[in-house]
Amino acid sequence: MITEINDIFTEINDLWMRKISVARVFSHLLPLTSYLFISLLLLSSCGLRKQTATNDNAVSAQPVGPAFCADSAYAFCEAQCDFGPRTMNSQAHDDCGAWIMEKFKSYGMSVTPQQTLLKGYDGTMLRATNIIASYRPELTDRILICAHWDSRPWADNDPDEANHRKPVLAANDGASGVAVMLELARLLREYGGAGARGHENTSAADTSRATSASDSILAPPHLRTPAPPLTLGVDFICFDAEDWGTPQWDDTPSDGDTWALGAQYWAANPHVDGYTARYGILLDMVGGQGAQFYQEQQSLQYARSIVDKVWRASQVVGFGSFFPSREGVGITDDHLPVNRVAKIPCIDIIPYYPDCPQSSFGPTWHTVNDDMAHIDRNTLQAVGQTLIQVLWSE
Ligand code: 1BN
Ligand code: ZN
Repeated sequence: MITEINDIFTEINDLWMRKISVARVFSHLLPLTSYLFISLLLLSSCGLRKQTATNDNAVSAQPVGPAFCADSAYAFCEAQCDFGPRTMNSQAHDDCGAWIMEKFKSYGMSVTPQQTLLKGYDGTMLRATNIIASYRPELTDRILICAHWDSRPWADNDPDEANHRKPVLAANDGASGVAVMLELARLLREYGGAGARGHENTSAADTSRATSASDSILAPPHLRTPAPPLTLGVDFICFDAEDWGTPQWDDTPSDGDTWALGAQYWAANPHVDGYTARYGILLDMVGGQGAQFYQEQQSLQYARSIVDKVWRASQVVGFGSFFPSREGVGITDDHLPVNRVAKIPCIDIIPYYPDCPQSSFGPTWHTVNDDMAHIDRNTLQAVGQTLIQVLWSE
């Protein structure tokens, strides 16, 4: 091939030297340009294929994508809490579910409520709704982000026994994960690159319940690199009935199966036949003060490469201190049925407080103090910006 190129160049040179017409020179150039064009095509497709083959853990080494707005996520968290505890079969639960669906719709997501009746550990029939909000549902290449949206009906880990049968407001253990997902949905709508915005309201400030920074908020300078449009779809799943697990004060013998009822149902009955995703990321208690997200054991067992990808992303965006590269404990959570039944590798971003005497999930876990006063915007920011980095690196 190289000899051929040399020959062509020699011939062109020859033509020039012999002062042959420009038209003839171009007619001789044609084989060269065709050759270079085809070579470039081959090279670039090989390059792309190579990138895909080794892309499993690839996270851009530079911050990419829009700035995650923690004020907006905080407002989404507060808006859910304003309904009161979203315990199963309650009016607050139903009203908040309707609000969550409307918010996702306002960001252009295609929303599917998956309603079913589930049996609680005590035989109570629970009217459950998994809420699935899809960004670009037409794409087959997808990422799943999930969190539970129900509140625990019993503050059975409260230091005061008098509170053990009171409901948990669940600012952190419920609302925080949904809040981060709503803010991601808002940013996908705005910066995902799937076309122009419609006329819907897209700021979090469009309801009386939630206020947020305006849509015109600018990314900090280090995040202003224009990002290429996303080429994958994203599904946000708000799982219901996660927190109806057997309370500590009940004598009923129990295994882990009384938790994560909505996720168990969805994994066995996905909203789309044969649904799959590249991987999943579960957000559980992602807004607590002093939170650190150790690497949860089941996540390492089922999806180590995704753990590596997410923890690396946290370092790139400057929030590595929230994500120690250390192993935590193993948790019975919504990601287990996603891994075991739906067979989608799924990690759990969940805090671990090794030195907290009240609970290794932090001092407010399953207490009446799980309220907005204990939500920290910095934690929401660390998790949200890390997820932006992951999504915009794909
Ligand atoms: C997480 C938040 N979980 C409940 N609320 C899952 C869990 C289940 C944690 C059993 C500990 C024990
Ligand atoms: Zn809980």
